[in-house]
Amino acid sequence: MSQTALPRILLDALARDAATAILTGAGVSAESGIPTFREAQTGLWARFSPQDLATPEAYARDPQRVWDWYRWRRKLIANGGPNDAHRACAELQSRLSECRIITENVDGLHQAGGAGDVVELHGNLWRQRCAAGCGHLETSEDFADGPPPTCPTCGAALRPDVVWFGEALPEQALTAALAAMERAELVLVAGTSSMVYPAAGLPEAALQHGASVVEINPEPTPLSDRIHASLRGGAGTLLAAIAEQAPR
Ligand code: BJW
Repeated sequence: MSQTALPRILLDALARDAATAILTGAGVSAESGIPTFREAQTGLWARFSPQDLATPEAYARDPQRVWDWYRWRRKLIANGGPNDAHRACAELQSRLSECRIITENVDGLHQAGGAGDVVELHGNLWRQRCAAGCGHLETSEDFADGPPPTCPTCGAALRPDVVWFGEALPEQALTAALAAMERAELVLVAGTSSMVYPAAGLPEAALQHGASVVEINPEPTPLSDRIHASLRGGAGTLLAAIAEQAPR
């Protein structure tokens, strides 16, 4: 994409090395072959019920089913790996003096694509923790079939360290995300339907603090009409074009 196709408000912010925050959702991992959640034909929620797989009640009812689903998703993520969108976010982070990456994704692909210091709002599916709350937390790259693992500390079941519907987001991550929104002069919102709260409220906080907010998404979202610019297209191409305009 040529420089002129990017909005002036974005180019100006990059040129002056403005404090930046990037909020990402499932769309940034779509080009890695990882399904999003809410897209009509291809999204996970078109094939699976969130009530059966992404709530604490679902896990209590049928832990095996939930584990099997997360294992299947681990395989998809491991096979897909990071894409141009993840690499572009890492490039922006390396070129700008201040660039915070905040993600709703649980796939760890920003880090795999070279980013450091990623705020994970909904946890990380490569971690598992004690479902009884004894505090045990571990990282695991296991995809092997079998029963849900048990906690080595207290013997209760382990669960994926992700945020399901009705659960609170990790306080530290939410606080860091809000602080980044309040500090940012430029906020890029890439690949999220902006429907799941409280993450969807973060760009609003940035707007209230005077940031320029630019969305990157092939489709309009509830945020589109309230922000400075919406770039319609895939995150890989558009974020790479944006990163190219950042100072070296
Ligand atoms: C591309 C592309 C390409 C395609 N390039 N783009 C206020 C109002 C209404 C409801 C609520 C509210 N506040 C809270 C709620 C309830 C609920 C909620 O928001 N519900 C709404 C859905 C109605 N929120 C919660 O329950 C949250 N908890 C909470 O509020 O707790 C309160 C509490 C406080 C104290 C004590 C106890 C409780 C928790 C939400 C957790 C969400 N969890 C999930 C699963 C995580 C684990 C896992 O992955 O399995 O998080 S659900 C799922 O949605 C996942 C995602 O992170 C999240 C957001 O989805 P995302 O990323 O936006 O994906 P999609 O599919 O929606 O959109 C993809 C976009 O990409 C599309 O726009 C495409 O066009 C685009 N795209 N290809 C760029 N190539």
